[in-house]
Amino acid sequence: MQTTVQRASFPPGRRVLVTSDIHGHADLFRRVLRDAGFGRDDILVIIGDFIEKGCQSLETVREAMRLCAHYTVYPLMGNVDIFRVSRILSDDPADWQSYLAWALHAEKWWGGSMLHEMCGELGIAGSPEMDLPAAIRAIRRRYDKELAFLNGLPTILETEDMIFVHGGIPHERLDELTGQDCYPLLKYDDFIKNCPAFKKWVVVGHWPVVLNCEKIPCANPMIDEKRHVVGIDGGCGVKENGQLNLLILPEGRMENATFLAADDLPAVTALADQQEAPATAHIHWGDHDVAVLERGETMSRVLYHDLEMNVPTQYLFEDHGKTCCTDVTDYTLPVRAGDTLKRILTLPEGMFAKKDGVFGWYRGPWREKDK
Ligand SMILES: [Mn+2]
Repeated sequence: MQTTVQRASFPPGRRVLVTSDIHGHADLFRRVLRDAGFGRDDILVIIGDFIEKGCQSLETVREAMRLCAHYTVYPLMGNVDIFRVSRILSDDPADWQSYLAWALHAEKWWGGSMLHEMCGELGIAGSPEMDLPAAIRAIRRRYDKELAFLNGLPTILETEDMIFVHGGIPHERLDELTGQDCYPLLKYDDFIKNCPAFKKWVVVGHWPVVLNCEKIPCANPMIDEKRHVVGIDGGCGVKENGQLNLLILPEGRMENATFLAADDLPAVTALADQQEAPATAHIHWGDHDVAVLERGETMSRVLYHDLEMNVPTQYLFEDHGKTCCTDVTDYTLPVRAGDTLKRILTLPEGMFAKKDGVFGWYRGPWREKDK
């Protein structure tokens, strides 16, 4: 598919909201918009990856289509969106088969896929033995609007002073990018780490910002003032403890930018103060090989590169004969009694938690927050 650039003028003074990587989490999408008080005076930009890795792909797409019909919304393409839709719209049965194979894998990881949701609504059981050609024919008929919506999304949105794109852009001469294959711009892995400085503000999703955090993991939008780059992917659906971020530009400009976030973690109230203590490391996806020095029942001592640290034993797993650890840090959060924490894991040694988007440990007393 070719790169397309949509150009828009954002009237000065209007609030602009930006989200990305909803990944089939319609409830979080609605919640974060409700928390922001989203309304007709606002402009909403959705930087792609509407579907998969959550169990509400269809609902997310329909919610986005509904918002587009009634509000000022600029939806953009994500790599997962086009990857799945192109499989369904392909005439090559091998493409259908590859989507089904992925969907069966996704069912184990995320409890479903858009293919499962579509088959479910059509009364077709999604299984390896299913009549795939018949299912694809039925899906194309029934979901022509949803598929057309996803398939027709532009790659880039450009305004007076901003550029929005799912993955990233190598430079801001957008005319040179127009017409070229859009996939490298959608699946531009690790863009923020490697990108140049831009004149306009470039806002991207796709790559969970937490992967760029060296010692203290934080899922909140990452704003680089020097290079004019903003990453807003909170890892919703992709990271176990991820969140859906909504960047808020009160006057439509990056000055005074704020954000809101939504996740599914239970909230608790801390009942004691806790002193912050530094982190040894942030073990994250892509660089998560460890050597176990001492395996404990709940916590284990591991060697990560040349650093020794403690990690939850249940976060250790084997992959291709190597011992790995899922996303974790040994950072001790600064906490004041009364603070709200999001509870991720509770062990005798303490609670692995998220405070205002930052991950770390809290070892004091707490109670469940009243709903
Ligand atoms: Mn993506």
